Amino acid sequence: MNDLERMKELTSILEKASYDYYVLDNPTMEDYEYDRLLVELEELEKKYPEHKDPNSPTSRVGGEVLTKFESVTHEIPMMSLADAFSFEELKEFDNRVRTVYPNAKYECELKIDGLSVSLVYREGKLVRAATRGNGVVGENITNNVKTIKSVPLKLQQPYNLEVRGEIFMPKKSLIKLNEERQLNEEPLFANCRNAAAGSIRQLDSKVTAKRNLDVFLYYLTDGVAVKSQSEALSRMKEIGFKTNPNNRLCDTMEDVFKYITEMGELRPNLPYDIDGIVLKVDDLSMHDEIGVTAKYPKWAIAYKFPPEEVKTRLEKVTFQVGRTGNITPVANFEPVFVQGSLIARATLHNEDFIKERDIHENDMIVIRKAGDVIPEVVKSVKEDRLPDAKPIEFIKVCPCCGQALHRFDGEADYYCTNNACQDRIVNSLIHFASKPAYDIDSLGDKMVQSLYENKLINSIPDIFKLRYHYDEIMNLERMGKKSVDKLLSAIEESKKNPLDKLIFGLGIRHCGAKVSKILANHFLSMEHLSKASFEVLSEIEDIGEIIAQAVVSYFSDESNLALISELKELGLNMEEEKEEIVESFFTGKKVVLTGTLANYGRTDAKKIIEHFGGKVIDSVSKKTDIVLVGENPGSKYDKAQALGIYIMEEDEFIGKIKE
Ligand code: 3B8
Repeated sequence: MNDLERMKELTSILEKASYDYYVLDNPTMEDYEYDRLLVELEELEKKYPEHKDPNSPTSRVGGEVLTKFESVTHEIPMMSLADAFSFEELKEFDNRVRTVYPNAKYECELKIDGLSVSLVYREGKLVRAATRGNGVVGENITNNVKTIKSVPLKLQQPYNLEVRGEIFMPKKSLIKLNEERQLNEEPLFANCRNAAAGSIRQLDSKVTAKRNLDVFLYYLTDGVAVKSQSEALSRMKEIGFKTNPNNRLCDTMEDVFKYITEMGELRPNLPYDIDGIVLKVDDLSMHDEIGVTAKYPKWAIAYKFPPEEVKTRLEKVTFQVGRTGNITPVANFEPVFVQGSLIARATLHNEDFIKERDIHENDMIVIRKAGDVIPEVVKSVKEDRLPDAKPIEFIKVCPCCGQALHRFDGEADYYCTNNACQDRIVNSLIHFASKPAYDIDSLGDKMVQSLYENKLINSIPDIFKLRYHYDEIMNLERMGKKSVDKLLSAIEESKKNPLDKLIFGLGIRHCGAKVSKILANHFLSMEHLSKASFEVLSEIEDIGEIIAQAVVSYFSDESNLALISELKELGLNMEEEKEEIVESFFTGKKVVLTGTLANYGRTDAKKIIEHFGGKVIDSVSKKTDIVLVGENPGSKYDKAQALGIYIMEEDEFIGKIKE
């Protein structure tokens, strides 16, 4: 046998081994042997690059790095499915079908929670793989799809056909991937679908190759003639495609409901995530008559499962101290897998939440994921309660500093009111540096924790003094010159942040990101905000009395004022960039300031005048339009009088602004 014949032989041996292992789940070759043959093929391909087949098994390890994904137009648009959330809606779907075809049967399939893919084969070779995209135009992901071992690169017969299916990441692979990402301090994937989508959207196919993606095919177009969806599935399987073994042909809706119930029970034990069941009119000749809408085929529907609920044992309740001193009870339970991630903890919110659900020590509790990501405790299972179990007692003192907890009137939370409480300090620093707040790059949770533990930061101003502690930071674990420089320059850079980020970062009670924006926009400077009265604050749209009170109370605390003036001295921006200029009395006018205004600092007054389209200049001349005078004006006042320039006092100024 010559080299070229050997290359062909190796290709077919390796493809058969992949197929047995990944499609049939029936390994017929040792991993070691596979790797050995793959290396042999790689070497021959290096020797004869002109004979290297683009669909060679060696392409499964990835290679080429793209700069972007090319667009591809689907020959037949890839539609999506209409959703149903109840059996009632399925009956309505069935009624619509049966008015046209009283004897319709439904092929029922698991709805895999991944991303749709189209695979095009020409003469039995995979030539193109594409995402659904907007249904008409998708992205060419051929390189990445070739790394999915259950996707055949070559078919046994030279078919010209297109198949479609769902790429997914098995639950176990997601857990492993997230464990790795945790170690590397990379963001975790919330579920299998996001992980699959993120992995397929890698420009470097070597990364995709490591992600252990898999596929189920469910749709066959052209190339092979079939009469029904069930026949399509079995033909696909014969041709070598991986199809889901749990699909079932149902004659009646009774069978359909039985299937759905069965699969709902199977769901937690499946090695991959499903989010529902797809019903398809089996007889393909009926599809044309039933038709499509702009978005969906009318011959299919997706029944969506309610969020998966899982039972587990509550091991203990711990209490966390938040950045405002709020105490949050947390349920710690035996780890369970819920919709794509392993969960061991969920918030119990507050005392009332625990009482309403009557949660006892060691109870069996029901967990589900709210809004896809955040785990929640649904209830406790009373039938499983241990006879001597006691109700969960809420703690009376701070678990960190031991201070007696306080529950404010009308609030659900208990608070630790000790400003020196360590957990409070660390969490408030973590909050300050976090993305939605002051957004200091490279100052993440762990970094804050480590700086705090090493006594390098104890307050927000300390963050901006870190540059005086270069060597000490260098001495921290895992810090080198490069990372210290990066951290310090991120801190310096952040000082220019808009005012609302600082307001949010301070952690004033009830001032979230949105409220902080409103306040920054309204007052334009920290100084102005800090002097705002309850009345002024509560008149602002979207600012209620609770927020107004919280702001007033924050700025009436001397230590907070000291904190802010320290931050100002450290060079943090305390002004809001003016956005649009408002037409007013001041528009186009040159204004000179002199003396001290009672209600506004110089910079605030300047901001306000600029906001209204005026220009603040330094010295009085004939060209000056207005001189704004406060207490103890200087020589500018005299000069203005001498030149007969319009003199405006503070009261009038306020009146004009209000106009
Ligand atoms: C028509 C049929 C979209 C789909 C379909 O496992 C159509 O069939 C579709 F326009 O999106 N996620 C499946 C799955 C998805 C679809 C499908 N069948 N099993 C899935």
